[in-house]
Amino acid sequence: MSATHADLLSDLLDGKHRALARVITKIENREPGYRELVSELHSHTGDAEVIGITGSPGAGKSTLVDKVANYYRERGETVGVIAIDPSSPFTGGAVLGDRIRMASNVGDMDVFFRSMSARGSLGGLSTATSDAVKALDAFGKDKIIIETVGAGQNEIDIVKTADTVAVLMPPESGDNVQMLKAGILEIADVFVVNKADLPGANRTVTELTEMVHMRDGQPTPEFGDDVEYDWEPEIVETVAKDGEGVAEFVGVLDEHYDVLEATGMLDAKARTRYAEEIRALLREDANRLVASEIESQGGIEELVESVFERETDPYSVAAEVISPIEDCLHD
Ligand SMILES: Nc1nc2c(ncn2[C@@H]2O[C@H](COP(=O)(O)OP(=O)(O)O)[C@@H](O)[C@H]2O)c(=O)[nH]1
Ligand SMILES: [Mg+2]
Repeated sequence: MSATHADLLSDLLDGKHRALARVITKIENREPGYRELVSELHSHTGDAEVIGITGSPGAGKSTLVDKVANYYRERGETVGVIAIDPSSPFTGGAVLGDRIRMASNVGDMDVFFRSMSARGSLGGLSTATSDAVKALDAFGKDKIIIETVGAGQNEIDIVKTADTVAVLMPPESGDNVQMLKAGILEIADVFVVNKADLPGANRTVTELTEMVHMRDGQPTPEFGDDVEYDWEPEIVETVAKDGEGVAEFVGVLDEHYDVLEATGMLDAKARTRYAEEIRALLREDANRLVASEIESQGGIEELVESVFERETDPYSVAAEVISPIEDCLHD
């Protein structure tokens, strides 16, 4: 690790927010050396509670996140918020709102806000998000909130970084319950019917309740037999703009976290995430090895030409490109 990175790391661990912000920028931009930096963070992580909040644009996520963050602050807990904007190629889209939010928290840097975007990065936003979560965790934030716009696969992957996932469902928004994507349903630990001041909230609650009961009794996938985790998604109503229902919502988040801990599910989830993280990093590495092997065998255009001229075929080319890499692996 470079001397600058070593300083940055020690400043971050000393609780300097500037260093935290700079580390997240390095993560977001995949700056040279960021991997060593994230590597060093790992041993300092494992204490934060990570909460994912998703839902359609305008559902009230940012409003609710602000209220929840302040609630935690009043309880004496420190908070980090990462707002993800997967669609925007720049941080652009999220910037205006987040500048305003940062301004409203001036003087209380214990709520640390940060927006992140895709920037067309290869490794993907979910890797960058989980790395940023590590930075916040190592920094010592008690609660880390990830806010992301639902409901594609990308967002589902991002929100899986969280221990507890809340899905916002505003009433009468066209987001009716039937339209919820299966993937989102599976990851929701809490449904929040926000904008409960608007008509239709009761109906949304009823629909969600029916749906949750219909799904009741389905086994928890992928976590094996030693985990006695049996959580039925809770449904809470909030009026985020007035802070109504925030205490109840946080109560459910606390309860879910307690159940995760008591049943061993917290650790089971962490193990699953590490497996996924290792695989994702290796895919990144393997892709890079393949790209450099293609270059050293004359570049993709040259390979394409020989296929085009019927001198060889794509299968043979692939076998030739991979062969030196395979040889190294077998050594
Ligand atoms: N009526 C009502 N409006 C709300 C409530 N919560 C948020 N809003 C408004 O909904 C709009 C979108 O909120 P925002 O938090 O930016 O939504 P996001 O896109 O999901 O982050 C804003 O104008 C909020 O003031 C609520 O509980 N009731
Ligand atoms: Mg928002």
